Amino acid sequence: MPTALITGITGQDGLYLAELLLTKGYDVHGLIRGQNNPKRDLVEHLLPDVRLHHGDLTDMSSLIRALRDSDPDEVYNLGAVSFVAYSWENAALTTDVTAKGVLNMLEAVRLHAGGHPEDVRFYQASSSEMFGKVQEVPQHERTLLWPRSPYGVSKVFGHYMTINYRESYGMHASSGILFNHESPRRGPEFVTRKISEAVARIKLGLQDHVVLGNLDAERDWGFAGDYVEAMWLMLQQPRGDDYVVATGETHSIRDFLDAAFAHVGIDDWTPYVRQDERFMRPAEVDHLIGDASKAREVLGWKPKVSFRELVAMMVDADLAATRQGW
Ligand code: NAP
Ligand code: G4F
Repeated sequence: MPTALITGITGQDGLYLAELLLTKGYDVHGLIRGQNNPKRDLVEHLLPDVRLHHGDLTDMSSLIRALRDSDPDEVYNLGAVSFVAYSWENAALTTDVTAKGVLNMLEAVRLHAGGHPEDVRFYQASSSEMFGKVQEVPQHERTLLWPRSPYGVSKVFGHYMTINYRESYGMHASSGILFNHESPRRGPEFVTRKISEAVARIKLGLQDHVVLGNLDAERDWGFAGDYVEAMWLMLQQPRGDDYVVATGETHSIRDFLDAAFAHVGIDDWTPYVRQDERFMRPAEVDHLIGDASKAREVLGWKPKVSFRELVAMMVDADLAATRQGW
């Protein structure tokens, strides 16, 4: 039975990845931080077979302990301060966790594996946010990186550090450059979930409008459940490498609003949406669209859920959850 250790197991991707690995027969371990993490109950409820280890990406000794106690064949480093807007407010914390945390994890894996660093396969959650002010359309593995936020800069550090450990120590280290992926488990601070929750509440008469920022930004949005399969596929290859994971389609926030409101029978959303400066960013990433040809050709990966199916899935889940809360 292969063993995996996941950092960020309480997050959207951590939950889907843990479910996927359990269905594949893995012994799954997760890193959980804090003395009384409120998401612990959720993980234990959804994934009773997962073993949790206390640790924090900023504390290398805790990572070494978690590796010693789980002794994994595969490490998926998903933990991060992941909300781009928050990264301007807490640039130093973002750097400690999202940048230096990757180095801590790589170094802990190298020390744990002794003379055989290639024995522990490593996945780093890199991001399309690294492309920032895009220098090429669509973006692929060799597109010049031009990050636009402390989060993006931190992800660039983690990305190159992963490549460096692969090249310096022969580690089986892969970096998945994942474009935005969403689901009913997406945090409510991200725009898609903010919209799906608001649409459900507006439809049910519990809210009369939603306040957003820039509606013109474009993202390549896929379904998180599809994207964790790509993570796993990367670690099944003979060598570590970098892969873009994306749908190859881009949509603006307006398109998301169109689809979400239309799904509940509202054709004109303008009376329900307001804009406010406080949700605008100091530097925006305007246009993301990924070229996932390499993932398709080498990993045999392609997305299964379309943009419209994703929007419908998220709105339906929020309608059901809101009704249950009545
Ligand atoms: P998420 O839902 O925000 O989850 C982030 C996870 O990181 C949570 O489990 C969080 O734990 C953990 N974490 C935060 N600070 C930590 C620390 N100091 N030590 C250990 N763990 C810590 O993010 P996600 O959407 O699942 O994304 C997973 C990863 O992929 C992240 O690295 C993200 O940056 C990256 N990524 C995401 C996307 C996307 O569209 N979703 C695209 C590209 C890359 P708590 O629950 O305790 O806060
Ligand atoms: O949903 P977002 O906050 O996601 P963003 O910034 O693209 O980051 C997500 O995807 C990255 C991959 O490219 C990940 F690495 C990262 O961890 C995270 O998962 O914002 C999407 C767009 C932005 O252009 C933002 O300005 O939506 C725009 N937006 C407009 N109004 C808003 C809002 N974003 C949020 N969060 N809230 C708003 O009210």
